[in-house]
Amino acid sequence: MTSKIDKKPLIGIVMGSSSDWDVMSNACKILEQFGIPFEAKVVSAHRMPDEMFAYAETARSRGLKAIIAGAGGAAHLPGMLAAKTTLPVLGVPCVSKYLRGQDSLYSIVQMPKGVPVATFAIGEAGAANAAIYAVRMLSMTDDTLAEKLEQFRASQNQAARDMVLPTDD
Ligand code: RP5
Repeated sequence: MTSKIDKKPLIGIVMGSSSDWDVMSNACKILEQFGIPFEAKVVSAHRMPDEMFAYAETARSRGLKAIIAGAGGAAHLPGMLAAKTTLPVLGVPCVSKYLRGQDSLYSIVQMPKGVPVATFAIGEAGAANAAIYAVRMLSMTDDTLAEKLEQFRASQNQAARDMVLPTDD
């Protein structure tokens, strides 16, 4: 999948399986909202190791600025990508069948010194926040994006102020 924007992708979103899509689609939605060109695909560390290495090795020369990688269970994808590229890798622990993503979180966050993966929360919030974080990185050199982030912050503030509890009349 590529974004609807007709430009070279700046962010790569990869996941270990199509079963991660429910979580990782939340990252795609954020990038679409901010108008960031991206690509999204399945690149499995365990089932497609050669393709995973090729993805990491060519990512920078293809123009990507960061990779958002989501995986569940023995979630080696973000760490192995980080081992094979110098781009920032943002890791998203996907919800797993038996341990509800705690295994994914531990697999992604406990990287050895020298090979960083920025690790986000388990599930939907983690995927969305990884994408917002990627937008923040891109905004360092893009004032229009910085302004969009201010508007996003303001709209969240307003939404929280407008929250109504069932007991409010
Ligand atoms: C991981 O194994 C994937 O990231 C996924 O979260 C998990 C299960 O994959 P499936 O068996 O559902 O394809 O590699």
